[in-house]
Amino acid sequence: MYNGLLIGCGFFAGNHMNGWAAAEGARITAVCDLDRTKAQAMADKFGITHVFTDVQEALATVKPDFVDVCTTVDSHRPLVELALASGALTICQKPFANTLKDARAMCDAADAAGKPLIIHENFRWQHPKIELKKLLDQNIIGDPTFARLSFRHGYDVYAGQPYLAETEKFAIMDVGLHLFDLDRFLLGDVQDIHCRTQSLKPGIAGEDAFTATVKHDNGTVCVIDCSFFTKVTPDPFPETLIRIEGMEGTLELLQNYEIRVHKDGEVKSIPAEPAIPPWGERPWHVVQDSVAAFEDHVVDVLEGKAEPQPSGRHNLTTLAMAVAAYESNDTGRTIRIADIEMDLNR
Ligand code: NAD
Ligand code: 89Y
Repeated sequence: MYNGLLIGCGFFAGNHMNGWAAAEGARITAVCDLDRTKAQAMADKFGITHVFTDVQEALATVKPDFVDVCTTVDSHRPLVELALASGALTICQKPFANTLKDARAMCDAADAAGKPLIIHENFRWQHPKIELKKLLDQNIIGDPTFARLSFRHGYDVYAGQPYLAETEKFAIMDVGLHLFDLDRFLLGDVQDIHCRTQSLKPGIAGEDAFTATVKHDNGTVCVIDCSFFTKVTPDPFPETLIRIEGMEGTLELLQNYEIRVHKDGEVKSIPAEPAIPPWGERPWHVVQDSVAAFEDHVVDVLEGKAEPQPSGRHNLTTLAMAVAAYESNDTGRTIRIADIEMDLNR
């Protein structure tokens, strides 16, 4: 049994804790939050006896096998570096970092510690996306040519995550990173990106919509679009709608988790709705199920049976896509991802 420390007991951490409680082979034995009330509430809910407000004290006292960082981005680098230096496998919630410099430093810290650094990127662990990837890998539609990943809704995310209304880099850094990772998971390496952002909801600090076009090494062009200000009923939050066209057919992931396979003039429908975990609820179940799947994967990594999906190093390119997307919007140009990655000042 691997013992873990959870850092950050806010809005999303309950999903982490529920996932760990269901995982075989690992458990959370200590929680930490700057806010003692939040840490104590989480500890009470999950029967945890070790409660901390100071990370260094927590690491020194419980010496965890793994650390799960579920704080917002500004605190990621110091917390991840402390966790790795303590010798723990370390998980960092997305966004990995505000800058590539910070992200690279965390990857270097993982190398120096000789411990895995895994980014909590759960979109690629969502059941319908895994099913879609299996169909792609079976080459049913032939070589992909065009794709569209679309995440548009009007769900009130600000109620649970008020900081989203205050951040100047919002939609791309919040959900864009998920979609960029998903794009790479489904379609492989990327060459360049063009992006336009929009700020639609009055009173928020950053962009709440963007439309990006991504070119892949294999020639596939993918449109990635996201909006937090879409008026549509029923609201699809938090579903990603996907279309992938290939030389011999088309795959679709439609609202309500239906996959359609178009091939040889026929259409096959495959249900792909995830189970609602016993502790979960709609509409979050696709996310909650993916958190549990991600955490099962972390146990596999702890046991040496799997490589991190995705690792910190892999996530550097995903973060570079976000940096490039903002630069594209600012300059009106298409930005090469390699140019962003090579610039050590970013
Ligand atoms: P939150 O603000 O509700 O909670 C963060 C908690 O971390 C707070 O309680 C804060 O006191 C604590 N904290 C901050 N710095 C700390 C430190 N140095 N030591 C100990 N505790 C510290 O945030 P949230 O909404 O739970 O989001 C956390 C992260 O999860 C964010 O990066 C967010 O983007 C991500 N998130 C991911 C998903 C997903 O689907 N993967 C969904 C929602 C949020
Ligand atoms: O923070 C976001 C995320 O990662 O998934 C959905 C979300 O909670 C709101 O946009």
